[in-house]
Amino acid sequence: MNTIDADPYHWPYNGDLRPENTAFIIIDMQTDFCGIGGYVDQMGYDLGLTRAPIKPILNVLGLMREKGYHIFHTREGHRPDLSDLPANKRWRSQQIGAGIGDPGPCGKILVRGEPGWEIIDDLAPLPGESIVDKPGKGSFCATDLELLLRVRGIDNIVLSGITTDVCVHTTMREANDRGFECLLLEDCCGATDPGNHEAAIKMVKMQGGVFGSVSNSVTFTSQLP
Ligand code: C5J
Repeated sequence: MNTIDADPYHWPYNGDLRPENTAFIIIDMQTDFCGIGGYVDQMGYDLGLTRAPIKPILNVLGLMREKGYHIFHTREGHRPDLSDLPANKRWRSQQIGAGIGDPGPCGKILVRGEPGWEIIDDLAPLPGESIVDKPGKGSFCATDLELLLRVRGIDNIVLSGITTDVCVHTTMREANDRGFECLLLEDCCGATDPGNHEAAIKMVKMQGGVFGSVSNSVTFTSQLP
């Protein structure tokens, strides 16, 4: 039995925590979400909030790489011709002055291949790590993530990245509904609003852990087998 101290229950529920059946997913640590001139910056939000998880993620990532756990990275972005960008998503982003697909200081906002869409250098994927490109907020929608996880026999997912209340939460909900056992590392996530971050963490813990359980990078790295 191997578990991590977490709230509201020791994770994973069945004590079966091994490198073979467990993945670390780092969600959307792209310049568009945490870099100067990117999408979040263009919207006027505090980059300090979305950059806060970088160091804790690095600590977890280093250990999980060393121990041979599966590592996944995701990137939110659209095709250069914007054929996979819903009109309402584009319209809403334009209302706040950061139109998806429009040119900005980091290239076209949230468009695949543009500088702003790249994962930040600090957290660059290593060869052999899976990268999942997604057009939406959830990492399972219109991607092959579920297939990649099932083929590898992965049951447990450790979630990190940005933003807590949007792409991380949507992914956690999608994973939970598919039967994956999820752990959210709260200091490895960040939102564009501190209250939303706190609320998103609290939501996970309701109903005995309605979407999984919550821990942090310090506890996790000190207990990971
Ligand atoms: C958002 C994300 N917030 N990665 N995307 O639009 O959470």
